[in-house]
Amino acid sequence: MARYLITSALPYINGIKHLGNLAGSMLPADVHARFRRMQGHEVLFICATDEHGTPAELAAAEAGQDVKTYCDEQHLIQKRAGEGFRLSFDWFGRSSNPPNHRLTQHFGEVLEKNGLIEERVSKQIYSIDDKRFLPDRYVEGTCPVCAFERARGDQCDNCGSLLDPIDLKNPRSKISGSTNVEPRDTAHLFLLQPKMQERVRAWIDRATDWPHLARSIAYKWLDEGLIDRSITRDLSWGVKVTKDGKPRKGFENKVYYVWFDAPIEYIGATVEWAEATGGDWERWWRTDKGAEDVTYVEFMGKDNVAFHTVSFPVTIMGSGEPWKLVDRLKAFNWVTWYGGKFSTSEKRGIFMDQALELLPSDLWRWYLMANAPETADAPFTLEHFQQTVNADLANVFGNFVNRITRFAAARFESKAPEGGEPGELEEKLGIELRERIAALTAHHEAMEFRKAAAETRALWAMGNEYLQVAAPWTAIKTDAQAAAVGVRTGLNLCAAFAILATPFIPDAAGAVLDALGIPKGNRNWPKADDRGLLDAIPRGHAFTPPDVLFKKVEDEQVAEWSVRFGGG
Ligand code: B3M
Ligand code: ZN
Repeated sequence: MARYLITSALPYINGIKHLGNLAGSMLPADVHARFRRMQGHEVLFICATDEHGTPAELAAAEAGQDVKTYCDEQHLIQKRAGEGFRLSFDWFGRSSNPPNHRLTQHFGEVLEKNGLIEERVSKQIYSIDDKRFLPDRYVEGTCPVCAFERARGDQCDNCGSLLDPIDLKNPRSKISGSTNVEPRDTAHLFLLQPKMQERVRAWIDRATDWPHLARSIAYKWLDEGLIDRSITRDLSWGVKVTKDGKPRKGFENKVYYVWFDAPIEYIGATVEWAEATGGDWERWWRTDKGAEDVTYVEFMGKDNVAFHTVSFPVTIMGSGEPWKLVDRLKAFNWVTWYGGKFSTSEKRGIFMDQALELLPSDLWRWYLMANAPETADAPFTLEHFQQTVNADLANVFGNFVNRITRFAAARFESKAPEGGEPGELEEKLGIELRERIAALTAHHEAMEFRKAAAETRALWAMGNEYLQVAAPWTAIKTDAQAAAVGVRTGLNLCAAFAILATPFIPDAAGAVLDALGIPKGNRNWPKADDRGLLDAIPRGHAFTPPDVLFKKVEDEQVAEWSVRFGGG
């Protein structure tokens, strides 16, 4: 049994996330966590709301609330949405909780002691009308790299460049829109990343099994050369800056930059988990206390890779302390809404809470993973969604389960038939089943979600092909034994297919396994060489046919949703 620490990029606190956010981090992380648990490994699956920085402050101001109240409310909303999508976090924490404050301050002080932090006076954009400095998203302007006119102070949404507000052309205040702004001196702490350049590169060089996208982005940043990055901001909401355990002189009105504290919340949330459950967080994060045998896997969108492969590792390595570094990093491109961006304000796209109002989470989970934006951006269209879930879930998987369980109920008293022995057809089926399980396992282990979904679907299709040939509803007229074998084999395939689909569609898979009366302890990930899969259900075992698993998505629904969510 191995140990897997799995983290998903922390969703910003400002508002419920859209399906693209979900598909680019939390959902694939959940699929992988479920898969690893089913293999029998010890898994700790961690996430949290990312509550500091300008996204929180600006959103709270817009909501007319103080930031703490706003974050309290929004955290619960996001927690509930995650539960609705069956995101099986062991802990969904909050970066504004005390453990993250303690840890961030610890790292800040240790890094300075190790000569990796320097206090400098630098120019920041000051708004004369708002009487305050404008860090990060408080300022907008024209991107110096691609001339996009609505670039944010910290990152350009158009070209992805990490920016410093001082770099923006035609800067304007996000608070008041005022362009009456000017650069002014202000003291900040700088993380001297170039000092760690070679150590980070050597670490990335060794990360040979990272999926391509993550590694290529990491090298891009390294090849461009790391820079000294400011890690404090003129903000009031966030982790206070300390020195020797006391408030740092001159920094009373400053906090650590959100991207300095947010990745540390992966550790912070683990401390929260330990405080709540009596768990031992150091077993997962300190390589001197048992974490050396942990495989740490991170999931995120591509715009977060730079922070996770450069500044966070600089923080961890630069501390000189035995903290766990990420072992594998899976990054995703974007899910677009019909090729464009999701937008709350322009009512374009479906957000997590709305999706759950419309349909069960399994349908969204399946579509988002079967079309995961792994090698390129992936467009979400309602038409493709309808076609995919109706075909894969309703017609292939749902129909297979329905017809075999209904027939067994009608002609075998809802019991696994006793008669007959498997023949050549079942022998051949068993070989293909084991081959496909090996392939599916390999895709999940490689975190190739599209391929894993395609292989899952191919298994279901294989089951339908078997039923076409075994045709127990025909055989029963002339050869009751053959019909019994076909039905029993079909029921065992239902159980195997449900187990193998659980990482993607946990609710429907669970419904099938409950209906078949498969004990919770018999739902582990099958070994590819398990030759008993087609005879796992005891002969004579009684079951209850499950309800229809998936209602089809109708054209009228697509038409209505196209209007409501800005479809094609
Ligand atoms: N809150 C997600 C984003 O950039 C950001 C991830 C933090 S992971 C430590 O939308
Ligand atoms: Zn740009």
